[in-house]
Amino acid sequence: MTALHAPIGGRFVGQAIPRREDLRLLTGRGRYVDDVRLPGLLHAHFVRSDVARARITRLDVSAAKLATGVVAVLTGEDLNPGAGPMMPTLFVGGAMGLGAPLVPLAPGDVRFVGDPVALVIATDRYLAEDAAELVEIDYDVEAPLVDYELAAQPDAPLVHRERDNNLAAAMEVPVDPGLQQIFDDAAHVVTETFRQHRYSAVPMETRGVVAHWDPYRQQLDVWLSSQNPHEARLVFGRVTGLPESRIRVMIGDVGGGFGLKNFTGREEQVVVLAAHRLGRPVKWIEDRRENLIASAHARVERVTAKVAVGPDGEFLGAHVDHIDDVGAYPIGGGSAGAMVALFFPGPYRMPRLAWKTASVWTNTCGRAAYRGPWQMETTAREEMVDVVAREIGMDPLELRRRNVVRGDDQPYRMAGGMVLENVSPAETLDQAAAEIDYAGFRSSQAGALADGRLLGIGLALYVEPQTGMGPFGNEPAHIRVQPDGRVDVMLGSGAHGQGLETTTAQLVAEHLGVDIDDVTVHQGDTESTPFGPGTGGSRSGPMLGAAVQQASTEVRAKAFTIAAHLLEASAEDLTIERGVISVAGSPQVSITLGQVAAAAYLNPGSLPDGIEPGLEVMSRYKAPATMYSNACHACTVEIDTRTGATHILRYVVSEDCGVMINPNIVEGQITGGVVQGIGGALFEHNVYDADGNPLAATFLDYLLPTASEVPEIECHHIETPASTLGGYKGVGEGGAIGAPPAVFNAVADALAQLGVRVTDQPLTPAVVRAALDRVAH
Ligand code: MCN
Repeated sequence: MTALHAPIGGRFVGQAIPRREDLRLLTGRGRYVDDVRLPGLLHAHFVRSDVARARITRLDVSAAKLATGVVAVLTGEDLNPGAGPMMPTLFVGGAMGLGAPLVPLAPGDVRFVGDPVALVIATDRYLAEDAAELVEIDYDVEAPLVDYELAAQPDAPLVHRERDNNLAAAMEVPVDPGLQQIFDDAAHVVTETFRQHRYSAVPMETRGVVAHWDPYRQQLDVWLSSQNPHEARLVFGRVTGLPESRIRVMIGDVGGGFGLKNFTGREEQVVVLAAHRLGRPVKWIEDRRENLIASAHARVERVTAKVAVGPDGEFLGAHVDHIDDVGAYPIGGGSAGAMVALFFPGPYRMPRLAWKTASVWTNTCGRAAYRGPWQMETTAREEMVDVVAREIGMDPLELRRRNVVRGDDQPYRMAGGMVLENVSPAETLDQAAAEIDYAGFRSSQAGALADGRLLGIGLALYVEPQTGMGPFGNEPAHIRVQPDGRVDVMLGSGAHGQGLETTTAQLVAEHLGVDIDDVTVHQGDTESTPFGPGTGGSRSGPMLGAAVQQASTEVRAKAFTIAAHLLEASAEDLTIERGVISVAGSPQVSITLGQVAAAAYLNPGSLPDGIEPGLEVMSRYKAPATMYSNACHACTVEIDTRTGATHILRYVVSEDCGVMINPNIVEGQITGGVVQGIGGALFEHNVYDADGNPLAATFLDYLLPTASEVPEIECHHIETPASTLGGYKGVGEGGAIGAPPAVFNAVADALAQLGVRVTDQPLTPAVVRAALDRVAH
């Protein structure tokens, strides 16, 4: 790790403290949904459609109902009537479109292979699965819509017969005469089409839920694998019709979410609904096959970009035509839509932009947010930069340097209206180029080719917004100092692997002034934590970080007011270290935070006038603006010309997530994201055949990258503080945003030496080999 500027931080913030959650997680002592055992627990299994588009003509569950151990077999006829809306809060009221007619179980039509048709509930999971085989379904099968470009045609058959067409959403800002003039006059106009393929979050822990309705307490308890406990409670309230105060959602350890668990899925809602109706506890744990074919998919999209370029390589304007496949039932946040278009210029000066986007329903698994949900803007732009460079005969690094937004360009208003500020794309470009020895690699590349070695280098730059918008623009933190001086922190958020217990404790130790071991972090239980919009969009650093810092500072201020009164000193003269408050310069005049807390709770008469008893603060941070993190990825590859396999030689990231709370966690986040991006570029693919059958239903066919395919990810840092409290920006998604185009560009760069062009992912050995064969013939 290198940092360009001196690391920013303090005694705890900025320190690479080992993750405290790892003791239990790495020793197999984590507690996940499947670890929840309740007396009389029943087990659920979904009967799913094995055809992609059909009308159900007969559904007979009578034999299944009689099978050993079966308690109930529920169909749409049983569960759908009386069920409330299933959309996430963001989309309730149609505010953000994507209104697929979602109901608990298939209403009569099935719309993709894996569509839940019935739910078998039995005393044991195996008995439930055995009984599911007795469910008889006859279908009137219709030709499915698997190709989203065909599904988008006006005369295409309908995925949802309740809708007029297959467009879940569509928007356009057309080319105006000014931009047309730019295209007409430009020295170069380059047009290219890029496609990403279907791949998905495959968390180690699949989805899962345990739900129990207790009619005597009038209480619905739900244990869930989720990124978002409070949103889940809202959803369960809507679907069951119960008041939220009668619902408790509990999230333990979560074995990865990657966006899939941001919004509560259909199956989890169905199980909760069933448990409520039955009045008995029910567990459902998704198996890997279900996870691969029916949880959610992502990244199935195409961009056709047209870029006008000046004589010296300056970007003048662009038109972006984006279309994505959102499957039959997209989960909230599913469509990348306008964000892909609006962020297409990314970290480059690009004065003019026009765009068109469409999100299309198809007879495939629904789309969900996946680590950088609109990262197609980065893939399309960065691959386009390399195409333009080759077209105009300029090195891609030089073309980037000529166009990248620099410090003195900022604040820089992007063509779409967003303002880039406190970002360092030029610095990260230079740092990454230096660290990977771009010049040295280029000078040896041609020689290597002469020796029969096909080498390539790829770069990718991006800026990533962390939202200050809508429900995501606020975040709570509740801090309670106990009478013994130890500190409890209640988060509205919920970690799903990214180490919030550690970073939150660091922030509290730093800003309240206590020993880090005296801080305990609580998260994931709606009964004891404040309402929050959850974890996602790389918002923990900027939003939760700011909220925890704000709450810590407020608690410290109150403690100082009480301590000053008790010590007969002035609050302005006080300092705190490791939980001991003392007068600056007179350390013998001191009192512990525990003594202050004890006075605050147990001896209110000793408090100064006007001070409310107790030492706890619930504080809510409101983001003043959107902030941006940024990074440059650089990758070198060697292609095995016999097999078409890509071997990654080096992978360098130069990133700027503002002030790093914990560089160790930051680098873990980058590394995890890059590995997912490498998987996307080279290996992972949820393949469908023309009949809509998913062909990658196990890890034998869905190929994840393993340690042998992934080099060490070399991380380097620049810290440009955001203007928000603490100056933290997010980092969790970035690796998965930058990696696909960096790897792609490296492979394309290698192949370009032979005059071969590639535009579509994944670049599997077969694809690369076929591209090489085109040269041979
Ligand atoms: N952090 C830091 N300094 C900063 C910014 C962040 O130390 N300047 C720390 C944070 O305190 C947090 C971690 O880095 O511990 C990630 O923070 P952030 O980037 O703000 O992202 P979120 O916590 O909001 O996580 C969400 C993001 C997303 S959107 C997905 S998807 C994701 C991810 O990060 N899924 C993950 N990281 C994941 N990591 C794991 N292990 N598993 C997943 O499913």
